[in-house]
Amino acid sequence: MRTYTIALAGNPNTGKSTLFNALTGLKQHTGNWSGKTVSLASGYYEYNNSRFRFIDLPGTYSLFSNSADEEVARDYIVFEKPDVTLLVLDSTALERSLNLALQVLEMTDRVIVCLNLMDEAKKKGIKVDAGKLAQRLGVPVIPISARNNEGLDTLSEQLLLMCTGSIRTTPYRMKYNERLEEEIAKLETELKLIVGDEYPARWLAIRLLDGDRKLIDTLKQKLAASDRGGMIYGAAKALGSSNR
Ligand SMILES: Nc1nc2c(ncn2[C@@H]2O[C@H](COP(=O)(O)OP(=O)(O)OP(=O)(O)O)[C@@H](O)[C@H]2O)c(=O)[nH]1
Ligand SMILES: [Mg+2]
Repeated sequence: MRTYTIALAGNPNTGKSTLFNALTGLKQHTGNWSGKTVSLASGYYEYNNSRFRFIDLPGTYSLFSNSADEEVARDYIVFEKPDVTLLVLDSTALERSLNLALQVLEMTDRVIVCLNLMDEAKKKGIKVDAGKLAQRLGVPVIPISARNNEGLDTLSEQLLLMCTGSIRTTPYRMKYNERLEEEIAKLETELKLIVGDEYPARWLAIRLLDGDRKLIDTLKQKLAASDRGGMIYGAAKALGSSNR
């Protein structure tokens, strides 16, 4: 049976663990991730002759290098490349959740959004147009209520369709000002020569321009095995981004 990896990402308290438990039942186990103190629960769920391995990432408000939680969540999405990153948003506080959503959409095009706590939203008279949101974000958007097991069938179906390559997404990508876009394009071209399609070159370019040393170090480690480690510093330096 084929096993697909699904990473659960989202702000704190949006119901990731509730969804994780609803889908995996008691088959979960917790372990430390790459020597860091942040522990990641993983658990399995079978659906339609396929197996999903769910990873419950730490809840964060952004995915930069601000904390061990953010680094772990970000490195997992970019370097472990799960088959789908399942973004769990709080339907009652969408404006807060969408910031993280835009960051994830810059990192990967294998994203499904679920609008959790729909029961709570309904109670509060909040209406969310999932179809419109899906159109604007360019990825599937599924309303659910993890605590009440609502919407989980549709969610599983969409997960499997994305895992098997039947869903094409067109993730919304932030546009920066003209000067920045020029720099991003230059660096992205350089990075493509080094990482090819292995890692998201545009996202890496943006992070390098932001002077994210920790990310540069992580990337260097990842590429060291294939003798490409030194090239990242070369690329960053050539474009004047390493001295910030
Ligand atoms: N009403 C309602 N409450 C929910 C739903 N899903 C989760 N909750 C509640 O929301 C709270 C937070 O849920 P968690 O699953 O712990 O959230 P989390 O995203 O794992 O939080 P962190 O691990 O801190 O990032 C809990 O009290 C849940 O019972 C839902 O669909 N409806
Ligand atoms: Mg949790």
